[in-house]
Amino acid sequence: MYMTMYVINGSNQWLYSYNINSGSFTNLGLLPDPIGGDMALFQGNIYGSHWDFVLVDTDDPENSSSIDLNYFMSGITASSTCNRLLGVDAFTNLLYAIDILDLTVTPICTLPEGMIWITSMQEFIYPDCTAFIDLDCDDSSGAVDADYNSPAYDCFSNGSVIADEDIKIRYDALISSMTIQVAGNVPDFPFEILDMSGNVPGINATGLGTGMITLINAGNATSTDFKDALHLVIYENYASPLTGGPRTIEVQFTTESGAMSNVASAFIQVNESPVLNVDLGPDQEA
Ligand SMILES: [Ca+2]
Ligand SMILES: [Ca+2]
Repeated sequence: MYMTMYVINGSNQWLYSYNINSGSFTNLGLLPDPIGGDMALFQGNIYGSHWDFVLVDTDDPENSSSIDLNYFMSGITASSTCNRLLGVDAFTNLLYAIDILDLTVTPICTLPEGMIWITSMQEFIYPDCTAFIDLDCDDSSGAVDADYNSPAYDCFSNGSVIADEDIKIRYDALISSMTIQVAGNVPDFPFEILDMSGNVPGINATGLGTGMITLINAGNATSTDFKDALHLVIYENYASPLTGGPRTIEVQFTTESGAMSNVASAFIQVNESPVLNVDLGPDQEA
């Protein structure tokens, strides 16, 4: 058996390799931040935790990247979700999701008192990193899979949103761009348009007021930023009268690795005339 282990000594900051055959240690170098919490394998890399979160470069420890978490993660392990580790904060007993691309830490649940370390067989499994978007994760709108049933549109509408609160995005790398377009049957062209009710820092939007908006990553916008931007996109129709019938809005994104996501669709029912409940008052007897 030949095996090399990586070991961190009591100072928490010197990385060694240990050859189990010869019993010899080799000092590989100093890490940029201490690892006094835990180490975990994830997506073929070694991660370490402390107050900071370290992606360990075993070839050049000083070159390891370090992220300030502001939590003391006493234990970390892999999850089945791409780019997402799990961490336990010994001081709060909370289990967290640590998104290593978005650099966000999200509480999941409270663990019983005194749970400090954590591991799972998931550390040996590469998670599914296929680019994917679902406009309504729990299908609460009634649309299945990646799609969403938008609120119906009529002449009194201020625009129909094209995604539910619970957008789900899976990505192998940062999102570089996202397109949202009115697809298929567009009987009121060019009066059927997409617009945004605000903007998100770090994301440039082109095509506002047309049938296709492109959201472009202007820097280090995260998937959370893209979700925020998608929540601001609305469908509007300025035709008079409106042509009733179903409409489809398609959403797709590309990541910095060149991967393209699935196409998710928002379905909007356009109503020619608004559905009115008119109260004409009680019947009058002549
Ligand atoms: Ca869904
Ligand atoms: Ca939902």
